[in-house]
Amino acid sequence: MPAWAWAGLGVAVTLLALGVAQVVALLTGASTAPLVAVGDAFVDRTPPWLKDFAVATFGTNDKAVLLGGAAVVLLGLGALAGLLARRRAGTASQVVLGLGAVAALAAATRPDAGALAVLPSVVGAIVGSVALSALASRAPGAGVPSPAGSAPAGGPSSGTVPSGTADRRRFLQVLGVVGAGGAAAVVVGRAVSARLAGGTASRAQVTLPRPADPAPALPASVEVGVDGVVPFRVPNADFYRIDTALVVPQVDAASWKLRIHGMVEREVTLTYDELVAQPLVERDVTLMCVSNEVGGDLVGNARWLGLPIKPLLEKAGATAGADMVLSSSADGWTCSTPLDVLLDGRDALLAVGMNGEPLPVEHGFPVRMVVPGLYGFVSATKWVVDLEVTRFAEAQAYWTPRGWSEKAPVKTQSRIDVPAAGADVRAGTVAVAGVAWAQHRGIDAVEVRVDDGPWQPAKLGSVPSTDTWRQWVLAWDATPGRHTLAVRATDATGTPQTGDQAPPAPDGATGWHTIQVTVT
Ligand SMILES: Nc1nc2c(c(=O)[nH]1)N[C@H]1C(S)=C(S)[C@@H](COP(=O)(O)O)O[C@H]1N2
Ligand SMILES: [Mo]
Repeated sequence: MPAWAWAGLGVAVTLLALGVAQVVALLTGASTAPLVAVGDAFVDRTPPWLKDFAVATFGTNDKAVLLGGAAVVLLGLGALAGLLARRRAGTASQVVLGLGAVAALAAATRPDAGALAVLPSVVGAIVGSVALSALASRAPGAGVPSPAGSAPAGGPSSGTVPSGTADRRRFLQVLGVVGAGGAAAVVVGRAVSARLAGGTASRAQVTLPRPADPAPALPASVEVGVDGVVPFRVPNADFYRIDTALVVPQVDAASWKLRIHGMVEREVTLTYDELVAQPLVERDVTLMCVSNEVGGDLVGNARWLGLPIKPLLEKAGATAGADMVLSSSADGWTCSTPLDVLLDGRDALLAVGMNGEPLPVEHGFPVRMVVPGLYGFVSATKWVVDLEVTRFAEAQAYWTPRGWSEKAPVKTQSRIDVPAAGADVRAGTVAVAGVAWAQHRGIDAVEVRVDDGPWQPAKLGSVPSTDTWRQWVLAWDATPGRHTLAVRATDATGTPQTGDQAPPAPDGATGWHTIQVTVT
């Protein structure tokens, strides 16, 4: 059998192992499947520059790219194991077991690993290694004593094992069936997992109470009425998503519990039913990601329904010296939020609803934090299950050792949505419009500059509070030629947005969003 067929044998066996593992993962949870476990472990060990590169290059597709890349690497290793099996089937089987052990270790060391997390990788690897030796011994021409470097196995010297193209074709068909079966099991297993998943099923059962303290109806004037400007309230399906989870954590509302502990006078625990039985408030709050580049779209505004965090923390009673709340999610991600921010009276919420629906699973079902005025990585813990009252001097959040600040209030920013960068527009009156934000301080002014001209004040949309972004529009008398448009905002403390350019790390990008357009 030629080398490529041995490589194919290795690939088929690898797919079989992955398929078996995926089926076992129906019992142990989708995040215990080997590729996901290894990918998650990889994400947590990714150096910041590589993470920044991945986000810059693949945007929010970075997860799919990572999983696809991991699959390609593993199938490549499988092909090598197949080639090795040509001469040393025993060693090749051990390689497959070794790969399984690596995946099992990754699964076992996830922060949310259950006792059975290793099972998919272990069972998959055992099935894979047994299949590898069984197939290798049945390969046309295998088992023939053929000294290394002499005539290829299956050559004229093979007397005991029948060989020939018919045998080979039949064997390759068997490999095809094994490989395709494994691949199908992966695809179907993943789909079934998603269906059965605790969070998804639980979300379908949940009905949200009416807010005791509803958000005011939004006046039509929150929209400046220019096509192409992001809507004031972003629908859930379009809301940006950022997190470290390769598989969305699945948390059942019925078993959800929040524990408040650490430097407190008394521990407080809260179930989902207890949470939604209390008077809930509804607020429009704009969330944004610290990784957002100037002009980027990792920012969105939604109407959140939730329980204020402040009274809960007061019930627990922070002890002297505490200055931080370390929140943790069901999958072990952590986030540091200044205690004084959570106690200063702003609408810091344990949110259960987003735009009139239970939180979508990928946005943190059943409960997440929302804190106006802080970047998401220091405030917006999704799938939150634990609040530890502690000190910045004593505890670190997930991103802190990875080169991001431990505290990060949002910086004043503005963005031109219309016209699009590089657009061709007609001479005459052109609406230049977009959004600006400085959550919890509020936006007082937005100005646009054309080429080297003066800063011209834009007209502002209305806002329900200082916690949301604000639309703006300027009627520009566009003259033919190439023009550069820049925007800057001033927050309600009177501080103008800085034009100094800074990258997202460690605490948020700065600079004026500047675009070029051609007027004809
Ligand atoms: N559990 C968990 N919560 C998380 C994160 C995460 O990686 N894991 N990322 C944070 C970051 S960086 C941001 S910007 C917001 C994004 O929330 P969204 O995905 O609902 O837009 O979630 C925050 N909450
Ligand atoms: Mo973020």
